[in-house]
Amino acid sequence: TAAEATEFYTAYRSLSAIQGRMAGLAADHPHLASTLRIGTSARGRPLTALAIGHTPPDAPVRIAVLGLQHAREWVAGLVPLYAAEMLVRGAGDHPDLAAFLARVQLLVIPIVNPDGFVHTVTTDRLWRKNRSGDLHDCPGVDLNRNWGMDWGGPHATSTDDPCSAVFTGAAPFSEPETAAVRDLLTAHDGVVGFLDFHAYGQLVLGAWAHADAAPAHLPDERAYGAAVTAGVNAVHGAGYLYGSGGELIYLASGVSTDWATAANMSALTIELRPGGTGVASSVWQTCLAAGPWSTPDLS
Ligand code: ING
Ligand code: ZN
Repeated sequence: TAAEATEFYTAYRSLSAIQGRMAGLAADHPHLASTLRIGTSARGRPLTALAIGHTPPDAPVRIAVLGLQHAREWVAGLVPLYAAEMLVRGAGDHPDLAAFLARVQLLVIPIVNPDGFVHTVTTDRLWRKNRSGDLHDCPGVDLNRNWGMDWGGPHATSTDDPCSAVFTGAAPFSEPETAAVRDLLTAHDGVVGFLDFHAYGQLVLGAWAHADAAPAHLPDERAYGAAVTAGVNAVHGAGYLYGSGGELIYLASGVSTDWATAANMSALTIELRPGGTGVASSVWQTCLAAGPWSTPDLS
């Protein structure tokens, strides 16, 4: 039933439970969902994507959906998985969803950063980066500073200091997690959309992240972002704001959505609810404020 389908999403879940959920969704819906092993994390964990829907080879339309690049942003892993599951389960009852999935394939990577996620569960709730490098000497790279568009740029929101929470890594795509997602997307034709989930801020952030300009090669980008935001707000009236990083929070270099924008995708960073000041600085409040998401079950 629908209630059973959504019960999983009433609590935070462990990495193994999330991986099991992905495998179960594929097993239950072999014609609409499959898991893809896209790589291996820095600490040896599988990196897994869900391919949702069919795409006719002559007319590929694909949308990438990323979650949990940042370890502590737990809700940002479950939201993409929930969306994939609701699409797949809903397709049986709703012809419009079935028609959508006949035309569009989603490539969903709910947990881009499994090593960091496990570290937030076991050791350090507010860890942000992955866990690459020497574990005794400032491990970890900020995966959302490691992409190959304006990598290592001048803004104060990234640094070459490995001890910082916003360390860029040694080179663009130095990390197995970012490289695996890049390789998945470059191996597929027709990826026209890219969504990257974070928490929190209640914001829809469009290009560019590294500069105040709008992307000249995608003239419809601002209208697209505004339309997505209006659509989101029409559901719950939450009042998401739309703008660029520079307009709403800060400029940043080497972020996923700028790489995707440069590759001609319509790309948005979604900062999930709630909003307010101090974005991502007191994430624990997200856990307390997020209503039905707030009961941890990480056994
Ligand atoms: N936020 C994003 C970050 O990587 C972001 C926000 C995206 C800022 C794009 C600017 C441009 O810093 C979180 N939650 O980390
Ligand atoms: Zn984030």
